[in-house]
Parts: sequence; C-alpha cells; structure tokens
Amino acid sequence: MTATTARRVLLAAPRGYCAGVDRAVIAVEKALEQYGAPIYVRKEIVHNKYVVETLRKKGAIFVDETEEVPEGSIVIFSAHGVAPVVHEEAERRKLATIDATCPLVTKVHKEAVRFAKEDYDILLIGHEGHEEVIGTSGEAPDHITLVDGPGDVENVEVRDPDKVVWLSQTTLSVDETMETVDALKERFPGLVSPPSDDICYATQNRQTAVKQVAADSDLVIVVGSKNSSNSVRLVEVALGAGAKAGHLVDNASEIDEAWLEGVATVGVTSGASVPDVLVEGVLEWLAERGYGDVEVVQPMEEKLTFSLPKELRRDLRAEAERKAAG
Ligand code: 0CN
Ligand code: SF4
Repeated sequence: MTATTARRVLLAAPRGYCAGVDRAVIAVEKALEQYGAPIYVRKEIVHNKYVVETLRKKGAIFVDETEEVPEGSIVIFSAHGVAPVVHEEAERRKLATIDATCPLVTKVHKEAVRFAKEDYDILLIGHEGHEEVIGTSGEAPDHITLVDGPGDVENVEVRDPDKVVWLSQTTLSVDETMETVDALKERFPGLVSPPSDDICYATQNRQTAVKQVAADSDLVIVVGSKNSSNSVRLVEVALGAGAKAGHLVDNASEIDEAWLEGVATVGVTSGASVPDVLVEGVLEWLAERGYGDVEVVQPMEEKLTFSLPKELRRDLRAEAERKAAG
C-alpha cells in the first residue's frame, strides 16, 4: 500500500437487523425475562453466532428438534419458520410454543397452502437443506418441488405445465432468482408468479445498497455468519456488481490484513441477522489501519417493525395488568 492512497470506507445502509430478526431476538429475551431460564429454542433463532451465544449466556437452550425439549417446557420456533409437523409434535409433547417465524416467511407458507389447495404444482426456488425451505415445503410436500438455482431447471418435472406456480425463499439473490424464473418460463410458458415478492424487503434493500457500494470498492467486507443465506448472498452480489474482492466475516478478528494490500476503498455491510456492534468492531479495526474516513451510502430508508409473537404479547399483557391491579 502506498502512503499516498486515499483510504476510505463506504458503509452500506440499510444493513444489519431487519424487522423479523429484531422481533425474534427480542422474543427470546422477553421470554427469558417473563418465564425465567431455561427457555428452549428450536434451531438457531437467527443465523448468527454472536446472537446465539449471547442468548445462550442469558439462559436459552438451543436444540435441533422439539423431541429434545422436556415435556411441559417452553420452546421458541426460529425466524425461519417450521413445517406443520413441528407444531403437531410440540403439541403432542405438551410444549408451550412461541412462534417467532417472521411474518414474511409465514406469508410464503400461506401462499404455498393456497396454491396446493388449488392443486398447482409449486416450484419453490431456494437452497436445499435451508431451514426456511424445509419449513415451507412441509406445508404441502406433495405439491412442492425445490429448484435450487438456474442449474436445476432442466430437471424439473411437473404434472401439468399449465398449472405451475413459482414461490421462493425470502433470502435469495434477486438477480439469480430472476435468472431461475426466466429459465423456468422458457420451459413452462404458463408459469404463474407469486402474488407479491417472496424475497423480502430487507434482503432486497441490502442487496441494492451493497451494489452501490461495490462498484466503487476494492474490497467489500460483509459481516455475517457462514450459514446466513442473506449474508452469503451479499458477498456474491457485491462481487457481481464490481467489487474487486469480497469476504464474509463473523467479526473483525476474522479479517486478514493481507486483504488490504493496495486497497483504497473498503465497502462494509452486514446481513439481516447481524447486530451493529459487530460492524462497529470492523469499522474500528479499519480505522486503526488508516481507513477512518467513513461515508454512508444509503439508497433507501427502512421503517418496518413487527409486533412480538402473539403468545408472548398475551402473557406480557396479563403480567402488566396483574402489576397494575397491585
Ligand atoms: O441470517 P438469517 O437468520 O437467515 P437466512 O439469511 O439464512 O435465511 O437472517 C434472517 C432471515 C430470515 C428468515
Ligand atoms: Fe423476515 Fe426478511 Fe428478516 Fe427473514 S430477512 S426475518 S424474511 S424480514
């Protein structure tokens, strides 16, 4: 790196927590306050190591399946949603459930149920093995076929090419999904599109913002965990939009000094499950190395918030009333 290089950071906004993640994390915190530890959480509440570790320290116990939860306990379902069989299993085991599924994931579940009722074949675009896709597929397993990217399209089989609809995971790359849809439409010209975007506002906005940053960046650092679909997509989108290099890190300790070799502009953003304290750590790390000049690039604002899961709201209200009554 030459001493004359003007070093700066372009900080993308919106970045970090979306409304669904904020709600899910607060749900676990409030449940711990309201009912006391332990509170069981099925799967990672959101796909972020730091968030999971922080909640674990406060008394949350993360399990893979509801069968690991002792009968009569409280279990929270993660933001990514669950298949109906998971609700049934929880009921059988007499668990008290708090459903922190993001309302925008629930919306896709409802679409799947509706189109299955109308006997459509549903092509669900998404990543194989991702929890959200497992949950959505579970709404209508006999009607749903997973399409994992454009490369999967040639192998798709349907019963009636005139009765096919596509739906998608909420956290995909918008551009790659459109490629998949175009390839599907070539094969099935009668393909019906979802009534509204399944890729959620937060995923879309973070991709739009990182594209703006990427075009002017020698390096883009995305803060997020490796199993966070939307975070991984941000690296791909940045590279596709002209960033010379892009890396996903959980926090500043994972940044390699060698990445800064010859770099003038560093783009920074974070996935929807990432608390901003981790981004602040990255900005401090960069400032210590001469990248203290930070310019925010914000193509749009976000204002959406969601109310807490209804089971929790009910109990919090009852508690408040009890207190007020003295
Ligand atoms: O990182 P996340 O927990 O999940 P994915 O991006 O892997 O789906 O972010 C919140 C998204 C949801 C639902
Ligand atoms: Fe909901 Fe989108 Fe956030 Fe997922 S990324 S929790 S779908 S708002």
